Amino acid sequence: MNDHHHHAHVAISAGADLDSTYAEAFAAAQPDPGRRVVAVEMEAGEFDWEFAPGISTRAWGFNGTVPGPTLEATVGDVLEIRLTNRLPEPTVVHWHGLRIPAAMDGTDLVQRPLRPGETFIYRFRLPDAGTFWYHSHFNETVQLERGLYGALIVRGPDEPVFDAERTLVLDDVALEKDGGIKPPGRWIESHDGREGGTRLVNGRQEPELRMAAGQIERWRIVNAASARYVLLSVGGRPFRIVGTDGGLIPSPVTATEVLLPVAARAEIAVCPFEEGETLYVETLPFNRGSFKAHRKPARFATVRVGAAAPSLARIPERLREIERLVTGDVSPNREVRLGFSLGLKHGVEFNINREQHHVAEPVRVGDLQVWDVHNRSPVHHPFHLHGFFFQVLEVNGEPPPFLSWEDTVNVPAFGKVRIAWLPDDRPGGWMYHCHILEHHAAGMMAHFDVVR
Ligand SMILES: [Cu+2]
Repeated sequence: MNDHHHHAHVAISAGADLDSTYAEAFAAAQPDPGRRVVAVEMEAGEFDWEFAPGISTRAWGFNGTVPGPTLEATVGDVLEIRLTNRLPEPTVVHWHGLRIPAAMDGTDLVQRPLRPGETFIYRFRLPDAGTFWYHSHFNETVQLERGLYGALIVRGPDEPVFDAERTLVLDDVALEKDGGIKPPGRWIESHDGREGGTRLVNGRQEPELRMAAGQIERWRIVNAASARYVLLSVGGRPFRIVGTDGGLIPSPVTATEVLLPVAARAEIAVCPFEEGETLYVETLPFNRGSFKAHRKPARFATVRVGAAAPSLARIPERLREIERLVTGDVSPNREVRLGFSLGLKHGVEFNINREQHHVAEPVRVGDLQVWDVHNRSPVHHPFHLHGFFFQVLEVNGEPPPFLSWEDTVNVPAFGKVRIAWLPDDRPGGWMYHCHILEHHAAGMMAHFDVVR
């Protein structure tokens, strides 16, 4: 990544047939005073990658790595990504969790996917601090499985101080013995979504992480898996949750596990440990209603604790102020029903309000949204809203343990989640969908307009 001066005459082949909203959003993306344009060249392409040691896999990814480069910037910066598609099929890149103009959201709703050989420039100001990610939003069950995702870290002006920080992008992949990626399956996989047996941290199977004794690290964790929920444990030790999808939470929350539904993020303050300790970063058994059940913990990484180093970490009791969008009783103004049926095309077909690829009612800028998201199926669904953060008001009638901003929330089997969000002035086409990629592909998604 490096700063560069933007040239207004660059070819935007895939954007040429968009309406003027793209050009407007492009021009409006200016850094805050004192901030900069972070310019990144990205190529989606095919290459050999060792997910598992000694086994070569034909992967798809950005800039020759899985995950793609971790993009880092500061609130008020402009991120400008010049994306070229070197894949043998179309692709488009979604900026997951970012509150950016609709024209930059990176879905086939707002742009024509890039054909092989085409280049497209995403350009937007970064409004919020937090742990985000980017990923293909085209033929996702194939493209994400092969590695087309990466982390995006945005720092705020007033971050807590840690001794070290690391980003852990969790994924799993289903490998054949020869290293090939298993083709998508039907029936059970269309119902459960794909869970691969090779668990990855930052593109590598069960790596070793080295930590200094006595130090407190900030771990930014992204669940980039297709379908696997991660109930994260770090050797069963207590850690402090400090952030979720939409950045810091009001106060640290001590826990021994944290649930990351598919696509969700968590930020945790890890320990200190003692020299010589070995701990396992694992997902604990979690029943999400899938046919294939998990009865044992499954390892993502091993932490080896080395010699002690001094700690300068300072994690205040107040991390951030979050204002409640809703106080007291409200009635919902939308009912979202996540449902399923049996069909010939996908085996199990998933829908929203009984419609695959549902066309939902528009919402007006400034009108508070209170939505009840009902799950009318026996499996959990990670519900994702593009482009806007929401607050969870209730899960099955109970308030969540702490206030936070989210873009993805688990809706339990046969359960109900009430969320609230405020459409700010970013009109255009947006979507919400289940982030289990197989469910999304089978129709559990809706699109709607934000209108002025
Ligand atoms: Cu789902």
